[in-house]
Amino acid sequence: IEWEPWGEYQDVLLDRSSEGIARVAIDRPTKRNAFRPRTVMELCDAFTRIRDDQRLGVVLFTGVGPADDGGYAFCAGGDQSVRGDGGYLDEEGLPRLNVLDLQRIIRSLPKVVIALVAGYAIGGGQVLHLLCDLSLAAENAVFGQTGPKVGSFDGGFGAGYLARVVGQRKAREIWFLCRQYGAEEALKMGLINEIVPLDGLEAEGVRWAREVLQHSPTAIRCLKAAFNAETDGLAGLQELAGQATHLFYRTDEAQEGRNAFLQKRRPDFSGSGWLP
Ligand code: 1HA
Repeated sequence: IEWEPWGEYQDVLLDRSSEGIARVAIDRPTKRNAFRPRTVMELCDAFTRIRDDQRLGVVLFTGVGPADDGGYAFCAGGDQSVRGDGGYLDEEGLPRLNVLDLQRIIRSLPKVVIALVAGYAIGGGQVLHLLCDLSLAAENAVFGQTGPKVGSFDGGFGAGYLARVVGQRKAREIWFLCRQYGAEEALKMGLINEIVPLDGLEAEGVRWAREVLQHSPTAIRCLKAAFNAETDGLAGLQELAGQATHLFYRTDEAQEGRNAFLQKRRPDFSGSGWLP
């Protein structure tokens, strides 16, 4: 695959390919790719640009590695060294939990996001991997939560959606005991889709992406919204309904409503029928 660098960031690498695949990588390997507010802002920007490029259908989300000490990480969560008393401090000293914005952007992106996990996916990094639609893990992948150890918790997707994915028992174990789980255990509990040799991780991600890209974009985006609708309450229904509105706008029936308004006449929906 040929990557074209796309965007100038400090903490993030963004590439795209003419095949319809984008690659987003957190680039703080010396911190095990822990995120600070800037990292999250750059990730939000990258995912928003991907959303608006209609040639792109699949995103590979990963972390730069190995670090100089040989360590790999997808993401080790919030950068504890910039954690102030009320959140993670940005460059103006404002306390932020802006990874929650990023979670929602990934969740509602009408494209397929595939996590490629090499090394640690811990804390808020584990939650980010969880929110990806699919997850491929290298043999060295390690998953876990640390919140109760470091004085934090993610009671949103991090707890509730985790329980939907791995079950209530396992989710409570993960959060209450703060253990680390290897790739085999993660596969067994349904946290990941497949284990891949480390040196073949990206190639396998590209293979999965190419398979997705052969299929109907509308079917895929409606399915993603439908899966979200089942778990995300009214926000999930809003997404699914938005897809329906999108499709409805393309019909003669919806366009007659718009045209009649603009032409200051009564709409004529007689061509539509009341189908079974
Ligand atoms: O819970 C939330 C949120 C909840 C609601 C709303 C927003 C939230 C936002 C964030 C979070 C969280 O993410 S809380 C959880 C934060 N993360 C952690 O507690 C994980 C901390 N890191 C570790 O446990 C370990 O580093 C590791 C298991 C990932 C890797 O261990 P390893 O391979 O032994 O490496 P280590 O030597 O520990 O780390 C390498 C370097 O990376 C160290 O820097 P150095 O001492 O060499 O200068 C280490 O400090 C740094 N590093 C690793 N993780 C973090 C980090 N620095 C800052 N923050 C980190 N999270």
